[in-house]
Amino acid sequence: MAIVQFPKGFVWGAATAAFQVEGAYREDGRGLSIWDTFCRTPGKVWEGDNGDVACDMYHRYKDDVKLMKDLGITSYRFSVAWPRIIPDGSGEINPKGIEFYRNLVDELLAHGIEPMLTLYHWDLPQALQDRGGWANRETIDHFLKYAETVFKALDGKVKLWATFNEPWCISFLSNYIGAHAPGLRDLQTAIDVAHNVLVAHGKTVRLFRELGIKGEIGIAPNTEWMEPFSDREEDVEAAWRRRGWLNEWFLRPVMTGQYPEKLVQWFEKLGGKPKIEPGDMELIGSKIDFLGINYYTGGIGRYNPEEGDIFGFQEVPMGWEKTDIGWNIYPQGLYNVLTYIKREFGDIPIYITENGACYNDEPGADGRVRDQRRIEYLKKHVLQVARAIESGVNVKGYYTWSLMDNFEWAYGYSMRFGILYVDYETQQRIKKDSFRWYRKLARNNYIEV
Ligand code: GBH
Repeated sequence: MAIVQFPKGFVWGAATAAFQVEGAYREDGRGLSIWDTFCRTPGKVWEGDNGDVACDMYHRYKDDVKLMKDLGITSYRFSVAWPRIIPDGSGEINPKGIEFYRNLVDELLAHGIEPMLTLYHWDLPQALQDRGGWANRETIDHFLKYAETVFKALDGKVKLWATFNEPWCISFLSNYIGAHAPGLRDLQTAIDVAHNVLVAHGKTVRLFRELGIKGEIGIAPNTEWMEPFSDREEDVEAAWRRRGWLNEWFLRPVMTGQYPEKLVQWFEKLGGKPKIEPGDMELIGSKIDFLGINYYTGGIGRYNPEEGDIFGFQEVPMGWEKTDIGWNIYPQGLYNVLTYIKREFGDIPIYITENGACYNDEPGADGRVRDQRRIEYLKKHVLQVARAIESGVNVKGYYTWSLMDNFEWAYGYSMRFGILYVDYETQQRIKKDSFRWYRKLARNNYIEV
């Protein structure tokens, strides 16, 4: 048996996002978001599931904060629903929406839990999508007004701010692959969305500084780690492009103010090109205080121009274990992502803003949820974080995804990521075995392996 210790003050947290847990979709003046629409579009979401009720956290947040306290986490990552704050995206501010998040934040602080607030976790007001959504540059200004409203409402209470969750999903997954709202399939649209989201990020960081908001601001991109099948140049390049698409297209401009040149050229061959206006790249590269890293999976692949993706990359099934959602389990990929960030971009403080696993274990006859596989997944990934720290990567904290089972986007309620089990009939929360395991980790700040 060995003990792997984490640094003093390391943050152990858990994460959720507004649309996935809140419900109360028409209450207190909330406007509709692109996800409300998407859920009602036949064939888009598993069994037509929607976020109308979700985990009903809008009404149950006080009990849920008690569960967080019991879990022993020192920070909770959540997102604010733009359609609660400005229901049509650009018009009147809704005081009831602000009140909800004030109450939530006060409740967290009263229990000694530091909030980490994400401004945008995918629930764009539908009224803005009707005018082109993120592909329309005007959305940037509307976002800034929304951000300013939230900054001012919670300044001094919230110390950790993230602008965007997973810009790759907002752009490519939603507008090129079409699997997420608004469900479009156009490369140029996706590149425009990516660019406008990045500009909005940069402008929000500037605004944060100008307003003198207390605390730290960053962004939470999703990362994956792709390895080449062989050392052959073409495999190495294909894996780099695929990884570059997921990671570097966002990380490099945010960290250095430049798009990765190799990918710009590749996109041009495919007929896509970012529409960069003067000053954009400087804005995008505005200095941030921390990077949030979401990591779940990765893989191995090779160059195959016929059957590969738009980058000529084709994944090779390596027979690795997968979680119940079908994603490879690749813990060392997290170490690779973290050390790559340090190598390429230097010593920025990092929070793992999401890491977790989908396992659909149900309660046994005794009511207990034995999710040993989730414990193994978490343990393996947390160990890779420890390795990265010992290698000099400045990781400040780790938030597991998710505090509770919730609306898993296109998979609806069919996929469970929580360390709390949610019974969607009764809204009862049941502590899974992983909840108890995570509590011990948060309390000890070390792991026994
Ligand atoms: C996050 O996205 C989201 O931030 C969160 O809201 C969500 O609930 C959570 O993760 C769980 O999904 O099909 O093998 O090629 C995760 C981003 C992008 C990670 C797609 C996995 C596909 C893997 N995901 N990626 S694979």
